[in-house]
Amino acid sequence: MAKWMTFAMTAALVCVLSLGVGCKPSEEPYAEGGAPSAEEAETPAPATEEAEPTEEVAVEAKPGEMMVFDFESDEHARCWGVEEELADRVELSVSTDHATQGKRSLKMVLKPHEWPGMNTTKLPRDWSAFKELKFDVIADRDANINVRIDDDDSTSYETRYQLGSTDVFKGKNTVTVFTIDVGGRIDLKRIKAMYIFSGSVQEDLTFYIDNVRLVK
Ligand SMILES: [Ca+2]
Repeated sequence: MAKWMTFAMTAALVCVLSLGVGCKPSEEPYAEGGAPSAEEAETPAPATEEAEPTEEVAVEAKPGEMMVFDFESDEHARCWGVEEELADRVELSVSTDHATQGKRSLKMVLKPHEWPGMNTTKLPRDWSAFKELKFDVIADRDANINVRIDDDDSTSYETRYQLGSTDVFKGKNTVTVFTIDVGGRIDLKRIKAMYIFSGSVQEDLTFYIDNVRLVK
């Protein structure tokens, strides 16, 4: 990897510790990588193969919780990426609609695809002190949501954690991932990437995501 690329990627990982997490925009605001297609379900996603190590990017939100993404700044959306093959299937933007914390949320519009979604490597690295990862989802119709979490050694379905297809309903939902389940599959102290996606999307689907937090 060229030195300038290493520098640029390192710079992109430096996050602002003001109101929650923030990622400085990089030359490529959305990293490659995303939800796996059925064809590549047994192989690692391209983005996570070469992803830089994650950094501690979150700040304490309220007692017992660590805010990971509150999307109160545009930069929070830039912490998330869309796999290249999903570039025309997924639209990400910060929205002032349907915030469940603060005034803004991340709007994710999914076009028909088998596994459309988004991913990030800008995560707290060590989740071992927490019992749950939680986030709020406002859906514009009944649908399903999936959460995939990788550690440094994740190279296949067997070596990563996945919260399989989970029902979400029109309106507000809170998705909970128990770290005891994650820790049963991967190393909670070496978290590398997270993916949020939906399966078998047949018509446009919009999720507003907010208040992504780790809870003790
Ligand atoms: Ca918010």
